[in-house]
Amino acid sequence: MGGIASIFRRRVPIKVLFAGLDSAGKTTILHKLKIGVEKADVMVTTMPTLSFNAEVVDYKSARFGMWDVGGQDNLRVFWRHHYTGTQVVIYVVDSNDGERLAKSAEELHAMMANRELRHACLLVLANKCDLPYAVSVKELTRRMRLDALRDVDWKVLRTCARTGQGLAEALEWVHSHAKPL
Ligand SMILES: Nc1nc2c(ncn2[C@@H]2O[C@H](COP(=O)(O)OP(=O)(O)O)[C@@H](O)[C@H]2O)c(=O)[nH]1
Ligand SMILES: [Mg+2]
Repeated sequence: MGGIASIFRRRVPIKVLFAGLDSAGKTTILHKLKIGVEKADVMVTTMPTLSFNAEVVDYKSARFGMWDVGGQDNLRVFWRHHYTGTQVVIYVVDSNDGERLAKSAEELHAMMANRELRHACLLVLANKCDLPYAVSVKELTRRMRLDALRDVDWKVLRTCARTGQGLAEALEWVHSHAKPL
């Protein structure tokens, strides 16, 4: 994309919302996207997110405004304050935490049922794929009941935020699927 359209796309950030249970890897992924996916093997340390982090990430001709909101039980009620204007939801799942997949699915479906997110596309990151009990994309798709999201443009990608594996592909997907509101 060139000319005025490209300038406009860069000036108006595409709003991306990170969600998912606590400890899934949201903050680590956001930091790595900010550092740049080509350097994503650097070590990043995080603290549990108590409110939210926000970063501007430039990629190709696009500018993304990325919001990472705390995922702990008592913080999930605040997710809805970030829905307005969200064009892309990146839902991060700890694919190694089989016990909490049902809870993660429940939160995802409750979130995506929200009217304000009806035009948003959804990228589910099966994160922590480096860990021994990480479920496959197929298994995660089934257990997260993603096929029930019929009107949503969704995709699952395997990632390892520690090494940066899968993050370039994730950013490319977000770039090519975010639709102007
Ligand atoms: N092994 C492994 N650990 C990860 C991965 N992604 C994040 N972590 C670790 O999981 C913990 C929680 O990560 P954080 O980004 O704070 O999760 P958040 O609560 O979703 O923001 C941290 O200790 C991270 O280093 C991953 O892909 N593999
Ligand atoms: Mg966090």
